[in-house]
Amino acid sequence: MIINLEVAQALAQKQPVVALESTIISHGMPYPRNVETALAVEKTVRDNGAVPATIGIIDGEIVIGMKPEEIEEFGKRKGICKVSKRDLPIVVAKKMWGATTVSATMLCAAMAGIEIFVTGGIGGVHRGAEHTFDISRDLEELGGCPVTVICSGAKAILDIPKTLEYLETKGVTVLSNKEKEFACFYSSSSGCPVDYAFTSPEEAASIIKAKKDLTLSGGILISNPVPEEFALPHEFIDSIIDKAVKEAEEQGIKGKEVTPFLLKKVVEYSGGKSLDTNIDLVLNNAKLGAQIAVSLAKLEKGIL
Ligand code: PSU
Ligand code: MN
Repeated sequence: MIINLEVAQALAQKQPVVALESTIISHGMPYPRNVETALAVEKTVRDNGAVPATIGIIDGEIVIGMKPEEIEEFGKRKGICKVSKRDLPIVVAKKMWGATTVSATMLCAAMAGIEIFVTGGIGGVHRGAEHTFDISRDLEELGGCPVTVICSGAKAILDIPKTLEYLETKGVTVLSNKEKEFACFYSSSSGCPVDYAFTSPEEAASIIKAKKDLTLSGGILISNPVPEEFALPHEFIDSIIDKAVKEAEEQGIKGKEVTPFLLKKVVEYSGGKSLDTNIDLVLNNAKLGAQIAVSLAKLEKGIL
């Protein structure tokens, strides 16, 4: 594992660090907006007082804190493996390039000692999971890995009520920023209640610290709804998602190809609107994640 100097120093000095994933770059958005977004997310984290650490695997080496040129390469290069937990040993042993999903990024962040991680939306229980058994590894990792994930809920292509049930089974604390409902990725709330709505980054950090002090295993999920001005109306996006899900079934898209396929189709059918919203929500999450990381670092140092 290679931890870049800035990140290593920040961790040694207990300064706030925010982990970022690379699947969203290689498999979640088209080039060049994927690279522009990844760099803008890093800048937002910095502007809010934390050090960004974009995580990926280069020639079999886990990199914690990629350089801008490396981020560019993750955005451009064809054939980068989408790495969930099960893929990690293969990609490392075979010295491959790997883009880490939420689950693999959580594992790598925990190995490096990073407690806060920002993304767009987690994977979850897929629609029709009662037939396909397609449930993202992300949920298991949230159940077991001590990292807090800040996101805009689970991607809207999923079954949100089932995803929340699964998180409850795994003992994952689900918090929401201000709203009492779980975020719905591209649109305003999902109508599904969360465990608790906090009103400030300090309050969220205090809950993260309490979990740690209680030595409870696993992560915390923080849902941050997309700001109203960027949200897409349910009537608009839901029918597009339904169409994309149907197409995936018809074309026999399975396993780890499902999420990238659906995201791509939704961008296509929404005339790029879903991509704009996806970028806006990630940037909004980066701001909140950095603020929570800053508050947590202060709490740990006893200065808050
Ligand atoms: N958030 C986004 N876009 C993405 C992802 C998250 O805004 O592409 C990625 C994350 O890496 C997440 C993955 O872990 O999608 C889920 O894939 P699956 O459903 O195959 O587990
Ligand atoms: Mn899956």
